[in-house]
Amino acid sequence: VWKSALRDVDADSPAIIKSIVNHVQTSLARQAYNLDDLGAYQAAALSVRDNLLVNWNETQLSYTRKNPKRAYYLSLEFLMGRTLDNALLNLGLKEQYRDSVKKLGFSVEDILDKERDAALGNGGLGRLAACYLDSGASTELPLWGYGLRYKYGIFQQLISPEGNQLEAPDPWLENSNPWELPRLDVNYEIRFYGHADRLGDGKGIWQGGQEVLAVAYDVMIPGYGTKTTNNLRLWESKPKRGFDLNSFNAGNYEAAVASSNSADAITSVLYPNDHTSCMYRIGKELRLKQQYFWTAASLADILRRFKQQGKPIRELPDFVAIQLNDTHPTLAIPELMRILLDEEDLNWEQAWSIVTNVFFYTNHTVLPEALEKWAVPLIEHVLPRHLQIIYDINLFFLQAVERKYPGDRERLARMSLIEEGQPKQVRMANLAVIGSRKVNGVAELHSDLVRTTILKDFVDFEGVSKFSNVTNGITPRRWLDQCNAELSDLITKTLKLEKEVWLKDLFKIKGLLEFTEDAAFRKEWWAIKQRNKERLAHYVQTTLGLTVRTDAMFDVQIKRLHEYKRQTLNILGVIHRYLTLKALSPAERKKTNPRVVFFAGKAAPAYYIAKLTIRLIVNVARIVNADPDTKDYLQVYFLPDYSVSLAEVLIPASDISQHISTAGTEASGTSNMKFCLNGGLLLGTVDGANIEIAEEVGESNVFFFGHLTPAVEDLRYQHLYHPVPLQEKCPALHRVIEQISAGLFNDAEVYEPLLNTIRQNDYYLLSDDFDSYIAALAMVDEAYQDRDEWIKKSIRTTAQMGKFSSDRAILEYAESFWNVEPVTVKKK
Ligand code: 26M
Repeated sequence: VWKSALRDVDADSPAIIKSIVNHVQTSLARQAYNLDDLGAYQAAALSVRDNLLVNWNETQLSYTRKNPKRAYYLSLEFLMGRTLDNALLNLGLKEQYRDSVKKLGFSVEDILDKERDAALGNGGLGRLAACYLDSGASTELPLWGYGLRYKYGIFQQLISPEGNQLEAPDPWLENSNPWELPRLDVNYEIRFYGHADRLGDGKGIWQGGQEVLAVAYDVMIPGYGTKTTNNLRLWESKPKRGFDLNSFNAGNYEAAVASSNSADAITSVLYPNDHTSCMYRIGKELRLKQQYFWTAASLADILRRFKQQGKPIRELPDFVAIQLNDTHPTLAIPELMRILLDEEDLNWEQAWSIVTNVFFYTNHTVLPEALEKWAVPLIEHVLPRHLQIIYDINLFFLQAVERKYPGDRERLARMSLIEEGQPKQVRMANLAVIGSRKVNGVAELHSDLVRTTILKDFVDFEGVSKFSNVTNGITPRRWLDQCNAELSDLITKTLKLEKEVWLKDLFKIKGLLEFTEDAAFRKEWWAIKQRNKERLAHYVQTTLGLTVRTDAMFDVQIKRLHEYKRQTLNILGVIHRYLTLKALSPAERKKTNPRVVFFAGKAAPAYYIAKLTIRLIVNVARIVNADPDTKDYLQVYFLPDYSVSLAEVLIPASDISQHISTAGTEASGTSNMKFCLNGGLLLGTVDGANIEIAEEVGESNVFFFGHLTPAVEDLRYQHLYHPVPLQEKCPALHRVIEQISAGLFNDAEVYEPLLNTIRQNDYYLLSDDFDSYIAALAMVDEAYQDRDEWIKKSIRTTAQMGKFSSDRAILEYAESFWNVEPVTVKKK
């Protein structure tokens, strides 16, 4: 087909076709007539990139001219997923490209499917950063992201025949990446090691050690329906030119290569742990080097841009706001102090006043084991000058605390930047708090917990107004329009609005409420859900060779594996259902609600209990799916290698999704918002953003269960000091656990360590929440039987998700923290 189509490409062909064909021939140096889907993807991507480049230049030019205050989002993770479809939709070119590639003999879906995910993140925190970039550009904010260009993103997850997670590298740059622009001319020298001397007056000098080059790669971030195209700048580490000339000249080739490898190593791989800063003893130095390399390069770049305006350095806070995504970039605080003191020659007060007006810190967890701490000797070795500065910050800070609370030694010990011990450690959250203008949590409950627990002393000391909340959000472009085009079209048609209007003002979807009573609308709504289920079933069939029944309820839990997220509770609930079904007569079984339960998610490679949970899920799936008694009523799947792209298929297909963390542990959650926006109902605990979702969509449209946050501490105390045997406390759970132990899912002894976490102190309260969980599942089954009512709940849920657009969230940051305003880039 395309052979003849290509022969017809001439001066009169549509511009898009010409541009694609031109890229095939010139950029790819390929012949158009033997092009495969991958080549077609690459050529289409390059052609779309040309459009983005025009807008990107226009945007940066208008920022330079207008000189607005700018915001920078520093994140070690940007979980971007694929770009082509998103770029086409944001540019409004999807249909034109669909037609053009069709004329060339390709299907746009096949082409889109050739793109690899940019998976430079672990989970929620990294995906949030990606949503915020989309929203920043869509609301025309001068907002840039800064991160690292990892050569390998989050590991690829394989599941062995026994059900073990195996990790393989993710060589995402293998086929070259059309979405990045190398900026070899934008580079900075970043120092490590060496020695630092104090010069008095808080100043110092840092010399020697090793210098590594940071090179910029730019990724264009198009706004939806705007000309604004912002930038995500990712740094790559490279050996400095003449890096190890001495070893080289001396003929010590191996030493030269080794030190050049150590420069390359900094940005070679994303760390695959989340919520586990202490878990990884080995390789800690490399993580610290990543953090410093990235913050130092980003700050140098930000300051260079600021200085080009010729303003005095004291005006920095009038032109620059820097958001710290968790404590990972906290070294930016002592680094800016170092620059201001040692290079700009400011005094301590001047420097500290600038720093504390430039930075803003977002906290994403209250789990004590997840709060970052760095060993003092390690910082001293890698960043000797920064350790001096951290000690100075601490000295001035503790003096001020002492003035307010004379003699309160315990308070001083709690608030100190330095935790005593062997070795001493720097508490990065404390440093981030005292070095920032504002501190925020990511959902109301979480921000309350931040204020009343982990940062209580700081609230007492500095006043509560510094500590606030910005509830997370998600971009409705990717998480509705792109992943669920049919639903998006139905919404547009029903609201009688341009889709640009409601996708940019998500509160407008509330207009769907009046259609809940419209039977024809409900029918269409349901038919779309059904087709999304079939799309997911097709994915499972083609990738795993498994046949999923699509006439059942789809029940989904997809997130990083972690004990606090309680995938274990879910799989134990599945086993309970299985045992219950087995005990029923065939006639009784027929009356039950058929269910397909999907799991997906990765475990940190050294997180033993999380990996055991995967193994249990896989083996339960194997037994249950093969049981002729039950297979029509219960199916279980663990989908390997969870990713943004897989989420885009799973989420629109869900009837119900599970967000079942122990109350008070999940800061917010963001996939809960994605499911609800797509008309999936929520089964969850009273935790994180689940609470605010229920407030918006109405409690009658969500399924809540479990103990509330205030009870958690007491329950844990009970477990430790007044333990009740599981058999008495929760017989249903006891029965399930004993079946696993007895070998119902093979390898009985393998699961003992996992089961023991429940039998012993049950820190995450599975035994306390199990009965109410089972009751909630039964309510879900019952509600699903009344199909019409269920569909109404689904519509009401989608309709009332307006609050959770990341446009709302990013504008809260811009207005109440950064004081940054939109800049309109004129459309030509
Ligand atoms: C730490 C040390 C070493 C290596 C990696 C880490 C690390 C990486 C990612 C620690 C935490 C990381 O992410 C945490 C995270 O994703 N938190 C989630 O953030 C979401 C966005 O705010 C929230 O919705 C989730 O509730 C929260 O768990």
